[in-house]
Order: sequence, then structure tokens, then C-alpha cells
Amino acid sequence: TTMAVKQQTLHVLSLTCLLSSLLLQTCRISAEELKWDENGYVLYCPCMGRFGNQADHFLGSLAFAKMLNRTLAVPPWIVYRHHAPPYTNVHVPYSEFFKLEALSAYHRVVSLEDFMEKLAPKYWPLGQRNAYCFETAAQRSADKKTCPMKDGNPFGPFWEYAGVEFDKSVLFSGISFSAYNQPHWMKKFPPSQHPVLALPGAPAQFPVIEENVGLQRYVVWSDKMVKEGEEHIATLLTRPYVGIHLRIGIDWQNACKLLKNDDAGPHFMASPQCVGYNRQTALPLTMTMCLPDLSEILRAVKLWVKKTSARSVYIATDSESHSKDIEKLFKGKVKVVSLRPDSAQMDLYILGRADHFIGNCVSSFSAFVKRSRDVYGLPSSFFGMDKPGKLKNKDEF
Ligand SMILES: Nc1nc2c(ncn2[C@@H]2O[C@H](COP(=O)(O)OP(=O)(O)OP(=O)(O)O)[C@@H](O)[C@H]2O)c(=O)[nH]1
Ligand SMILES: *[C@@H]1O[C@H](CO)[C@@H](O)[C@H](O)[C@H]1NC(C)=O
Repeated sequence: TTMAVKQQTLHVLSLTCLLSSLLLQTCRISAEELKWDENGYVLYCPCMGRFGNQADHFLGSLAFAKMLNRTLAVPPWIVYRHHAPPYTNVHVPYSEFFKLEALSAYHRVVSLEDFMEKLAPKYWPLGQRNAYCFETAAQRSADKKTCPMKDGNPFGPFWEYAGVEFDKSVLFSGISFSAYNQPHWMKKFPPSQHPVLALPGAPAQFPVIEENVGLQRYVVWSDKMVKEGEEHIATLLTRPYVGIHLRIGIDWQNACKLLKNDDAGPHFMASPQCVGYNRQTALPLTMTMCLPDLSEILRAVKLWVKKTSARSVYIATDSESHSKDIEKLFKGKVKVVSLRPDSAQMDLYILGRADHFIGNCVSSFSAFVKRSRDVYGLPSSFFGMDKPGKLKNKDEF
């Protein structure tokens, strides 16, 4: 029966298609002929870090493509599923999580998948697929002249997913991705001779530079994510709710140790988001900000629950949730929730919609939430820093 239903649906579909294409010509949505952009394309592998890192790099890459007036081929997210099936990297198209169209308000984009399927066969044919990289990167290859596009994980699997073999390498040096170098890029790689700039990594800095933080406004959740997220919020939480991000797992404990050992200074991973982007005027970065202990977690949660009259707390965590300790704080009067099994993107969504958010200063996962909330003027603080950008925790509230 299912087959029959499917057949029938197909029938109806093709009929509707036929009709509308005759009458309205609207049946070409999928075929809405992607036009080749004479100003060229930027392709890159989001080959550094996990979601938060990839998101930071994405914003910078979007700005880079706009700077060169090239269309950005938006890559999928690389999700590392090495401890659960399918025990390998998963490539999740951008539009699974976010609206591709929303990016167009800022700049021209196409998904890497569409680029490869609909444009590459004709305009970027086999035999003409150049890789572009820094000379220093090519130094690592056997002949010292080949870009290491597919060497190792996640590089190899990524370009395999995209279906790309590279034919030739084009090397560069003495040029950065900053706005200052725009004329250099245009002169060195005019789109007429270099239509597709395919790069082994993001043409961007980590963490995202201050001037690109605002591009977060174009990263808009997909309808599917919104629907699912709102359902979770409605069933699990009572507003107002405080959302917290606990980045306290073993990998993070090790990362934060670097702060103790050498004098790393206030800029460490995503910390500019709370200490300030200017190195000269940056506030000190404390161990508590990197790795809050249980007493700091409880202090901050108590403060903000009280301040916002919250009726529930949402905990997103990379390991332990401390939900029992947090529940005890409020003697059962505040509902304490975390999602199991957890999903990074669902956590990000729910944290983004909280009435108040307490994040981790050094984590780019927290930074994604902070930036999204800033777009809508929603309040955020950090463990170890109640007022971002201000020196002391203020007890005045
Ligand atoms: N579901 C979920 N996953 C988390 C949470 N915190 C961290 N993770 C996972 O850990 C990863 C952390 O890597 P990033 O997103 O790049 O962010 P980061 O905190 O700067 O961490 P590093 O990459 O280790 O520097 C996330 O992408 C998630 O996969 C959380 O609260 N919930
Ligand atoms: C940028 O590229 C678009 C699309 O190719 C083109 O229409 C536009 O004129 C270009 N702008 C500049 C300033 O070159």
C-alpha cells in the first residue's frame, strides 16, 4: 500500500508540476537555474574544531567572500561522531540547522552541495580543479609544492563528501585574509583566471574578529529547528528560565590548565567576548572564568535566578550537569532541566531563547549563544563575570 500511495503522490505531484509549469512556470524551484557567478567562488573546508569553532570561522569566511565579491560555497558542518554510530565524521548540510536564504541578505551564497551538483560539472570541470594554499602548508607535502587538501582527518573525508579531486596546487604567501589585503587578493587571483578559490581551511581567524561578530544576525535557525526547539521549551520549561552552559569536561579542564601554567594573557580562545577584543585594554582572564567550580556555578545560578525571578533552569553541558546540586539550591521551587540525549544544536537553540544566559567566557560554543542573543538584545553573563566587560562581580542586585 505504501508503494501505491507513493505512486499516487508522485502522480499528483507531477500533474501539479505540469499544470503550474504550463500556467505559472513555478515548477522550476529546484531547478531554479543556478547561474554561474562571473565573479567567482570561495570554497573551504571547516577543518578546524567542532561546532563553535566552525561557526566562528564561518562568519569570517562569509566576510572574506563578500570582500572579494565572490559567492561563498557554504560548507556543511563537520560533526565528529566517533563515540556513537556511525563512528565517523558526519557532514551536515548548512540548511539542516540554519536558513541558507537568510545569508543572502548579507551576501551571495550557494550550498557546497548545490555548487558541486549543479555548477561544478559544467563550470569547474575535472582537470581544472585547483587547490589554493599557503606555501608553508605545501611544505609539508612530499614535493613541497602540493596543497595538503585531503591529508588526514577531517580533510580527506570532507573533500570526498564534496566529490572533489584536486588537479593542481596554487601557492601563495605573504598575504592574509584581512581587509587590508583585499587589493592583493583581487590582483593575484582575478576571477577570470581563478574562478574557484578552494582552500584547505577557513579564510578567517579564530576567534571571530570583532567587526564580524554582528554577522551572526544572518545565521538564522531553520524552521525545523525552531519547531523542535519551541516544543522542547514548551514541554520542559516554565518561563522565565535561566539557561546555563557548563563547559567543564576533561578536555576543557586540560585546556584551562594552560592558563595556570604559562602567562597566556587575557586572550585565550573565545575569551575576547568577555574580556574585550583590544589586547591593551583587555580585562584579566581568571581560572574561574575558564573553569568555574561548583561553588561559582551555584553562586551565579542563584544570583540570576533571583534577579530574573526564574521558574526554571536549563542546563547544557559537555559532561556533568550538577542538576541535583542546583535543584537543592532552590529547595524544589525551581525546575531544573537538561535534555537527554543531548544535541549540541538543540542546546544552542534553547540557551539562545532563555530569559537569561550564563555562559563560559572561553568557549566558542558559549560564544555562539552570546552572539545570537546580542542580535535580539537578550541579556547574557558569564561564570566569573556577571557583567561582561566589567572587572568585578557586582553584588548590588
Ligand atoms: N550537547 C552539548 N554539547 C556540548 C556542550 N558543550 C560542549 N559541547 C560539545 O563540545 C564541543 C565543543 O567544541 P566547540 O563547539 O568548538 O567549542 P569550544 O567550547 O570552544 O571547545 P573547543 O573546540 O574544545 O575549543 C561542541 O561543539 C559540542 O559538540 C553542551 O553544553 N551541550
Ligand atoms: C559583485 O558581483 C556581482 C555578481 O557577480 C556583480 O553583479 C557586481 O557588479 C559585483 N560588484 C562589484 C563592486 O564588482
